[in-house]
Amino acid sequence: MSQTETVSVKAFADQKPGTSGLRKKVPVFQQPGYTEAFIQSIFDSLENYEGKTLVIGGDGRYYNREVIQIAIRMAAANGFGRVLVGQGGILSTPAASNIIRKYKAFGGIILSASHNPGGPNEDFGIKYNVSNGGPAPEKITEAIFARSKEIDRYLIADFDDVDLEELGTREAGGMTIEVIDPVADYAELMETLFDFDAIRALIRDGFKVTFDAMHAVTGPYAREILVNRLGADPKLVLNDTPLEDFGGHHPDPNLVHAKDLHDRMMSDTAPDFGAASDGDGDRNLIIGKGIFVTPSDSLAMLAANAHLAPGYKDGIAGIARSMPTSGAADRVAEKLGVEMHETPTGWKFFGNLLDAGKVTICGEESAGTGSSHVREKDGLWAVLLWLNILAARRESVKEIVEDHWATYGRTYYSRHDYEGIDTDKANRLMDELNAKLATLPGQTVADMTVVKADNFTYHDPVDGSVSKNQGIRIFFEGGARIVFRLSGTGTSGATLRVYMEFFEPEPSRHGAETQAALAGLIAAADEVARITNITGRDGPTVIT
Ligand code: G16
Repeated sequence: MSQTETVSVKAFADQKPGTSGLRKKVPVFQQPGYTEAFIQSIFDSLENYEGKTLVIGGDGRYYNREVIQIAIRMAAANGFGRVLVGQGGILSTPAASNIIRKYKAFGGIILSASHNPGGPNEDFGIKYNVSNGGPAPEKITEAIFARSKEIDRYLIADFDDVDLEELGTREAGGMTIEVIDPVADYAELMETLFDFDAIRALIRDGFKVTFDAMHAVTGPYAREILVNRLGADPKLVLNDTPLEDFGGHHPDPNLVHAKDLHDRMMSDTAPDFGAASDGDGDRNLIIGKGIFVTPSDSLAMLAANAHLAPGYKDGIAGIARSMPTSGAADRVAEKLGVEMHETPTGWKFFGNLLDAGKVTICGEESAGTGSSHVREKDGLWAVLLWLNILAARRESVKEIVEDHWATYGRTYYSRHDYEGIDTDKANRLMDELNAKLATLPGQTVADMTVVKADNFTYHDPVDGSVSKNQGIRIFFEGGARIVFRLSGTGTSGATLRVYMEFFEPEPSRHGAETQAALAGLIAAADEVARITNITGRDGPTVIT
């Protein structure tokens, strides 16, 4: 029987979880006691887990393996009965959510900084998920933060590193440690939701699928599902070896960081369908031959066509989207006659709605879509649902998109990010905007009249909790909208996100270039928030 040590530690003041767990630079996590203090703060905020199961896994980024060993030893010392850990320390975020649910675990620790870069001086993250498989709700993340400010010791068992490569069960520190295949359970779940025969037939008939795993966690998942089970050409599954530094790139599936894929999909020799996922496998990018599908549109189109996949053949209960996501999905919900919910940014807010059976499909503008099959967004799930729809309809992505716009109207939408701006300037910009919200209605900004302006507050219809300050919204005559908020996932400086949209019902006006169509709103955003003036920037760093 190994020893359990109680180690004194000083509390760190900066362990406030953001939109999705605690994300910091690796050297911050490497400070003596820093990682341990945060993990102990998680355990100290939970109750009645003695003897129960904890799932541990991560996206394979730099420092993943070290923290997995720490988390295993601390789980033993704190009294968990069993840990399930992905082979090689790997579990995509949706796969971890599935494992928690399938094996009725108490919860899980997921090590990821998602789409942020990895490496010795890049980003790392730790997040706690609860027994429904979803990210801890605010009540728990607030308790973790409160505990982290006063913690003075952590508990750790003293035993050798666990061999993470060898599948199977062993005992250490009075606890059972099971190293599991990270892909098998997830692939099995996907087979229950989608018509693999139909997708196989589509691919056999010459439909070409390319997928960019961005040297991140989805490589092994894509190889098993797309290539081995569905027959996709292995040469078109790109960057499928997970690397600790993602090959030096940002594993962020957007038009900047997945530019090669985008350019290929716009070329004459493009495959029929292109997709990518992020560091931990929960985001998705969908591009048809010659057409990029915005995440907000993708949510609407997946919801409208979900009944074509076996897992959703009886229809969907409802749709939820984060507030900054476009209203495209609302029009689908209206037509289907199902519930529609608008939540703050952060997947954690969908958990209650999914658990209560109020919604089946959820999505965010930040390239996240998912359903009730797990409690995280799920990149490969979105890819497979698209493929299932394409297999059932036997139309191109472009035809499906244009048909959707003709039926529901088109929502022109774009997000402009100003990354790495000075935190003080970002706060000043938001403070100034907040201060003038009450006086904006009736005013004209860049030739458009404001009809309403507020700071979004969410009232959770299931548990009654209230989340304030979730983003500034400015609505204009005719239904156009601009949203301003600061990112909660960055690790240096601040990122201002500006989201713009307007609805165009008339099909003859659906062919415009997005940025040109939004030019008026882009000017209005700069005028009303004084972006150039306050930040000194003359344009965004990322446009999606
Ligand atoms: C996380 C959250 C998402 C959120 C996104 C962007 O995604 O899970 O719900 O939309 O961050 O958040 P922000 O705008 O605050 O940066 P991920 O993929 O980073 O875990």
